[in-house]
Amino acid sequence: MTANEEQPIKLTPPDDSDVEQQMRRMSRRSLVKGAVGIAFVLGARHWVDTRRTRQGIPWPLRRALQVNEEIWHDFASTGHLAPTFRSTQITRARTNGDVGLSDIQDLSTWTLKVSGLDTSTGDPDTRSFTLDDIKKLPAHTIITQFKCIEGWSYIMSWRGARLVDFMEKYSPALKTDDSGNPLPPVNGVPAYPNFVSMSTPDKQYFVGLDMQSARHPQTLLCYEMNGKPLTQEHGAPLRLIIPVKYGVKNIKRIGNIHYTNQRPADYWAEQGYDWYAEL
Ligand SMILES: Nc1nc2c(c(=O)[nH]1)N[C@H]1C(S)=C(S)[C@@H](COP(=O)(O)O)O[C@H]1N2
Ligand SMILES: [Mo]
Repeated sequence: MTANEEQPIKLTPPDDSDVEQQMRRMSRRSLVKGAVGIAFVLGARHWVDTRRTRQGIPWPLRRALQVNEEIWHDFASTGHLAPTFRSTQITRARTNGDVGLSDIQDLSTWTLKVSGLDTSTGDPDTRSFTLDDIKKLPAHTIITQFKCIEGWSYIMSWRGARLVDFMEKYSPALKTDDSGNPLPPVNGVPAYPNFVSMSTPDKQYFVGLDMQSARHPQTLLCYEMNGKPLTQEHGAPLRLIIPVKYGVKNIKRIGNIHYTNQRPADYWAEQGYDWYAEL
């Protein structure tokens, strides 16, 4: 064959499997795009409904909506702040729920046990903390509306340490790659496990939290209510205040914290309530 002899242009028609693959890729992409669009159009109010109706729809859309659920929770949990109020707007507190509060706690016996910690620094996986350890972290006061799923609410001032600061100081074990090396932060967010589990000292009450909500700047390990140390019935000596969630997730008297990649059990989710209990 000489140099100026023209090569016949070979037009290979794509075979059926190529076309099919291409179409599958395209429809998958537009489904995901569509789902993202839907997520922003639907308000938080409709979210629970969309989760319920999801069961009856074909798998490709269900998969796309699964992706959508993750995106939605990133947005809902870190993209907005719960409203805050002035001290003149504080209302009378209510008390509700005493599961796990039967034995009176005094500070001489109470400790906070935390497991699933980072051991790469030579620290153990499980450590016990005192209230002083929590109080050494920067303190924040927040006045928010506390909402119970039963329909009532009150506006209250809470003081405590941010859970995200606690995690930054005492790091959870980071997620690892296939060879066991810790994954790097993404957009400044450390590769923490997906969930946090908390329970009372007797483990009778327990909540599961998604990491985005746990890291939310308004999520506090709280030791004061209305300027005074927490009372027994409000969860002394340390409770969770998580204003982006309903009351059920605001566990009183935390005794244990565990970091995990498995979605933890949750007291009220086991009774049929939405696991996320997002406001
Ligand atoms: N340990 C524990 N924490 C709990 C509960 C409970 O029964 N036990 N009930 C939850 C519910 S349903 C609500 S509405 C709030 C009420 O908090 P309060 O009593 O401080 O107002 O606590 C939450 N945290
Ligand atoms: Mo509640």
